[in-house]
Amino acid sequence: MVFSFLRKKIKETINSIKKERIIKKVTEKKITGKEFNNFFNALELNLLQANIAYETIQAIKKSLEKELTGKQVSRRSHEKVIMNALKKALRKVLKECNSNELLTIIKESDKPVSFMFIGVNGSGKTTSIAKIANWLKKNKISSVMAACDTFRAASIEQLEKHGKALGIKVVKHKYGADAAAVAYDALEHARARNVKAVLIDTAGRSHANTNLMNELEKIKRVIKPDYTVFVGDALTGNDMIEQCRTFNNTTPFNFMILTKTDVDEKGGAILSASHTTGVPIMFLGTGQLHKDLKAFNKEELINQIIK
Ligand SMILES: Nc1nc2c(ncn2[C@@H]2O[C@H](COP(=O)(O)OP(=O)(O)OP(=O)(O)O)[C@@H](O)[C@H]2O)c(=O)[nH]1
Ligand SMILES: [Mg+2]
Repeated sequence: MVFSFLRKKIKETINSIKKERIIKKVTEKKITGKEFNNFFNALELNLLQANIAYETIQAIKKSLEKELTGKQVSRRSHEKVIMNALKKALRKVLKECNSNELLTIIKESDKPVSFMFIGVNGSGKTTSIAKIANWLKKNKISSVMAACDTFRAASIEQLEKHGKALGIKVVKHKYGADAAAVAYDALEHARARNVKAVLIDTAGRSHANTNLMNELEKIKRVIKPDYTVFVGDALTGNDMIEQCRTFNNTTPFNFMILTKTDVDEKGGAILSASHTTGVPIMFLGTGQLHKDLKAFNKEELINQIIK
């Protein structure tokens, strides 16, 4: 369950300060800088264990410090005060974008809107494309999928299997074909048949492989997609933050889909991804089925972590 680890750790930290002298002897007092530091040191360790990136933790600290130091708390109110300050800090680090607005943009566009999906091997790009195609279909928007991963064995068949299950056309060439040429054909197909969205799959690649990253940049330059979408595996924690940074430097993306949140109990990558890149999250992948795509809702997520 997403965030069960972080939720437990935050609860533990807050419970531990109940035992502290700070509210034991007096009914009401101001939180001093020293008391804040003691509290935050305990929290910091738990945030690190939850895979939250160091710079995101520092941003949370800054916000909390401003809110809490010098704040008047009572034995009864301190827990609520800290919870509210934490919620405020998380609101600052998380960035969401509205999927309904995207639907309107696609519906109102007089030409096909194209999306290029990028990410490391196995992050969930192909599955997420199928989920997006399904979401568009449910919203009465037609789409076509472009099999631009012409590199990995069985990648074209994988996308075709999704296409067949969803009743959505897949534009493909042979293995080894130029990815940009496949995307170009898919765009042509969409223009000719008035299809509203073009979903472009790409081969997974390591962010540490400069050649493959440069190749991706080249593909993007030729295709000129309307939107570039980073698909990140939340389970990879801090490594995903490195992936986000490198991909965003080479091929800047417009929004993110974070997958496998159904099996990620730590949640650190979700909290750090938009803060470290400044790019919003639009969807969370919540399972392996086509329906397992959830519009990202910042407030809902924060209420899940801090109860
Ligand atoms: N539990 C869970 N599994 C997911 C999710 N998204 C994708 N997967 C699984 O992750 C595995 C990899 O997914 P793919 O869609 O093939 O990933 P990819 O990024 O296209 O992989 P490459 O093309 O090899 O780079 C598959 O077994 C998917 O079913 C998710 O949100 N939750
Ligand atoms: Mg794939």
